[in-house]
Amino acid sequence: MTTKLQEGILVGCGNPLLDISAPVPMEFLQRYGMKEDDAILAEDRHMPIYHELVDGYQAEYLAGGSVQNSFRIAQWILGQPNVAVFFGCVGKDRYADILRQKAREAGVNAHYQISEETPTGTCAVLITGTHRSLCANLAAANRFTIDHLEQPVNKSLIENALYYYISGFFLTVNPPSIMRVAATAHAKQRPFLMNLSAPFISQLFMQPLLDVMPYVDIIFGNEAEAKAFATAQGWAADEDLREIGRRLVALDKLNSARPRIAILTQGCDPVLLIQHDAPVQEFPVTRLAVHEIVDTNGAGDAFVGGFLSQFVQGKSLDVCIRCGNYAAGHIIKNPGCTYSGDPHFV
Ligand code: 26A
Repeated sequence: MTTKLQEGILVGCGNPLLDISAPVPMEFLQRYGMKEDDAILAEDRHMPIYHELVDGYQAEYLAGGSVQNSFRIAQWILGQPNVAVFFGCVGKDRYADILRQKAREAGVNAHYQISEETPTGTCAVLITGTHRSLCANLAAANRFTIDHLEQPVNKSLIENALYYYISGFFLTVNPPSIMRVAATAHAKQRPFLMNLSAPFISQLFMQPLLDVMPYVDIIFGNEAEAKAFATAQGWAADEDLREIGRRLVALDKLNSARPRIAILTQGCDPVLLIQHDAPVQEFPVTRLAVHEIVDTNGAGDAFVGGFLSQFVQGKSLDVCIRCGNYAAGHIIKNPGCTYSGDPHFV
């Protein structure tokens, strides 16, 4: 990278989670009523998963949490620390220490709120071949409060940022904080980016999602998430992904001078870029051989991370999307949302 960026230009909030990841048989998923390639919030019946993974399988501990993953990847590609600032809530424990260290190593400026009495959140990552199923026990991540954003240091970090990114996942935790960041972005006419994150977000958190949508300049999602949004909206069940994208783009928007953009990924099929008043553009994805795939955990987050690394440099959308595809392809060849070596994006 040639030009040095201002520190803290990218700000986001999310759930800092430690991933506990292991390959498991399909029977494991079935026993817990889970589906391949899904992401859910842990209920009481899922709580034994974490111990079972650690005791009975070769579990690996990896830094996770969707927004934090994206920011670690953006930082890896940028190669200049502290461009990205992350807010989220952790406990006072060893897992928090690991997350803090991983964020620092990656160059993410993490400003964690700390819950004294609740442990750091974890996410079970159940790998079945090239699929992954996520079960998040948010724990401390769910204790995030808007006061954290009102701390003078954090408040000025938010005000000074130029780009904002929050996951749909964070709607399960604290919609008022999302609205606060979105309103700041709007007042300063700076881009606010969001992610549909998982089908259950549209199924269970549609109202807060619709409340923030007028502020959203760029919406990311995968095929299953876009379809879940469409179904929850009552759009035709067999609606084509491009049409769903067009309808997402056409939802009400506060700043009509900057029409919304939808970027929809579909695994190894091309990424769709849907813009108001323009033909849908497709960006091919390099198909990896099965033996190259370690796991697909974090692929969507890495896509966003790669995208953001270029977007904050003011690069064109096609460069941003190509870098998203590059980053996703890289992390699929590594465990969880981790990278190895230097980035090679040209
Ligand atoms: C609210 N939920 C369910 C979640 C998550 C989550 N991050 C934030 N909130 N469920 C899974 N993840 C993270 O997604 C990454 C893969 O995309 C996992 O921690 C994993 O690293």
